[in-house]
Amino acid sequence: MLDLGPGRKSLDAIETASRDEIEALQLQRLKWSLNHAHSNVPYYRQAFAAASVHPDDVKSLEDIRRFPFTQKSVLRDNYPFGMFAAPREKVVRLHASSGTTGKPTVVGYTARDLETWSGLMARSMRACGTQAGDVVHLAYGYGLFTGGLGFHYGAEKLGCTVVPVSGGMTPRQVTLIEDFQATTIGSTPSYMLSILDEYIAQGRDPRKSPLKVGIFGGEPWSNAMRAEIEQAFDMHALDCYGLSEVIGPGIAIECVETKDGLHLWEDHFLAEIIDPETGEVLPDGQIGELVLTSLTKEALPIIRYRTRDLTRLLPGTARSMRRIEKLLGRSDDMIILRGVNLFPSQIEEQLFSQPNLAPHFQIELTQEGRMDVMTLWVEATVPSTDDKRAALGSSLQKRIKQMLGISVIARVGQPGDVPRSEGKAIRTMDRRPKH
Ligand code: DLL
Repeated sequence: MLDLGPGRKSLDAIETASRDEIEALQLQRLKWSLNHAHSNVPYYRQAFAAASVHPDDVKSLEDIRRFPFTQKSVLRDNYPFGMFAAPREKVVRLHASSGTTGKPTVVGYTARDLETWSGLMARSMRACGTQAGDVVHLAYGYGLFTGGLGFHYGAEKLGCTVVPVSGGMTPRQVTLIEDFQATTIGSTPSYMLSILDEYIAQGRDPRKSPLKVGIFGGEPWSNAMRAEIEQAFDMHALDCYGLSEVIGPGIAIECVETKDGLHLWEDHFLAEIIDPETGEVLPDGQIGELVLTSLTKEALPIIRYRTRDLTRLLPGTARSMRRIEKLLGRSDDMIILRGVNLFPSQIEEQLFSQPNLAPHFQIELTQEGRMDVMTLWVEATVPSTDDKRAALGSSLQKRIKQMLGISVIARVGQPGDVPRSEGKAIRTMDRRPKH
């Protein structure tokens, strides 16, 4: 793999600033953000009053703990523009998350917010080793999803040649990567696996592709999947985290020189980790739910937003800003199977230890009598007999029992049997009766 270490780039001064400098900036911005939310969003004014707090009470960063959390339902309840702190005419862009139930969550950006966001995305992509002049192939969905346009503006700001392909039409993705000689690709990690399949289907050697850097996010993925993608394409695969309610992609990113967790852009976001049950703030290093407060956003300031994402805060390394550990998953995605807590990403990791199984999978949960049953739908890498597939299945079952302590049924299909993702993969189908 190409050495894309820090020698290639010059960092923003804040990326190597001292903790004191970062925290002083955070405090100054926190006061502004709380005041901005309080003065312009009736919901925050009422919620702060109900908690008997006022932005003027803030003297230190810890004082954020006195403010109430914001849940996703608040955005739904104030649909579409009730949480905006800027007049609608100043909002130059809207995005929305699809949401599985009811109304979508709408988020807005002023012109300055877009500047901030593209700046953070440019900084993020540079951390991954992408630089001005690179051809950036964007296979994230364009549209209301923040992935496509978020990366697009960042890559342009960095001075790259952007290819805004969006997701889908996978054969064409491969053609364009090759014809335009893309050096960076952005997509969900599961879609990158579909692109890998397509390379093989077309009889092309992915290791000979022009790609050097892949920036993947939008869904959980394991280090085992990273190893698979890096090995298959002879490229660096980096993790990018974000969520629309807080800005979109560009909240935290791995850097190519260390790949040791995701640096949080703390000059724009204040992070806390809480116990999801009690709401108590946990010390750095402990796993819990990530809570984020925006420090600079104009159109949609967001205060103590409960992301539902589980991770922990770690000290800075290649940047002085703290890192979050690669995400375990969302608390909503956690499967409780006969009392054992489990995330799809843990299943994914085990799948990669089986050389004759493809990396695509789905989990089906059913109930037999009073017992929960987990069936894992996977597939063989090459067409195989029933006996061979049954043997592959039992070997995967044994491995999962050994490593995760749970009994599952592994059903191994033929290549192509597991539905492919073009964006965020649907990993779990819960068919258990709802109580
Ligand atoms: O997925 C923003 C994004 C786009 C991030 C492209 C990175 C790349 P939403 O659609 O609002 O926004 O979904 C946000 O996706 O709360 C996490 O549960 C999950 N997620 C996003 N990035 C990661 C990641 C975008 N790197 C939700 N690892 C978040 C694990 C992720 N989960």
